[in-house]
Amino acid sequence: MTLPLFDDNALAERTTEDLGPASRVLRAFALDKATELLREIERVATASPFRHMTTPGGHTMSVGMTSCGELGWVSDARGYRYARLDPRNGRPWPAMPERLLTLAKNAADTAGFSDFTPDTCLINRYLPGARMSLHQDKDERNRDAPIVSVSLGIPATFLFGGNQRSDPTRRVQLRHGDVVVWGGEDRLRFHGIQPLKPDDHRLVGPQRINLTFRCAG
Ligand code: MD3
Ligand code: FE
Repeated sequence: MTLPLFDDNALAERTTEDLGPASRVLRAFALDKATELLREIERVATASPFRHMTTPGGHTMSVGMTSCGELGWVSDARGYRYARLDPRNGRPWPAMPERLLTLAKNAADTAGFSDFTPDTCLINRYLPGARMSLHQDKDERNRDAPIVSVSLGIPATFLFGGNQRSDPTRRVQLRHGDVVVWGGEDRLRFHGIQPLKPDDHRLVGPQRINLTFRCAG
């Protein structure tokens, strides 16, 4: 019998799993880049800090959010949209770091989507207890392009539904370093994140960071 020599998935295998006809999980795809990604995220969050946005219905989101790239995702009493300026400081969102862009392009290529050039990366921060209820991503103008998501930090249970809110959902664990590419006919499926369980990640601490790269404009 071989005992595990490492206390986490630092040597996790790079496997792929199909979640739907056009959705693929690339396990551990970003694992060896985590440290540099976190450094870039910190720089973005210094210029445009994480904030808890208000939904049009008047609720405060439990997920902290910021963006980088030409556009950033915004929610307030007026609705959901992409904007060129960060409403908190009136300045353009921080540019998309080259390393983040390269990772997203490589992941899209690997999953069979060539020529992916995202113009925004939404950065979600989940502390234990934070969640994202079932929703569709419909604010992007280009829905033919896929969405690439990168998970860092403590694990989360992702819920993957169908094209109707009432469709059954499948649970998928997303762990540190996992990348998922969602495209084609899966692009408008309902999805969400269950409330995060308290946990601590050796590199990221007691939180989960999720990056989603999109073609919004
Ligand atoms: C499936 N974020 O920001 S990423 C979101 O983990 C969002 O923070 C979640 O849902 C998170 O909108 C999930 C995975 C994801 C993103 C977009 C999708 C899955 C998707 C669009 C269509 C289908
Ligand atoms: Fe979403």
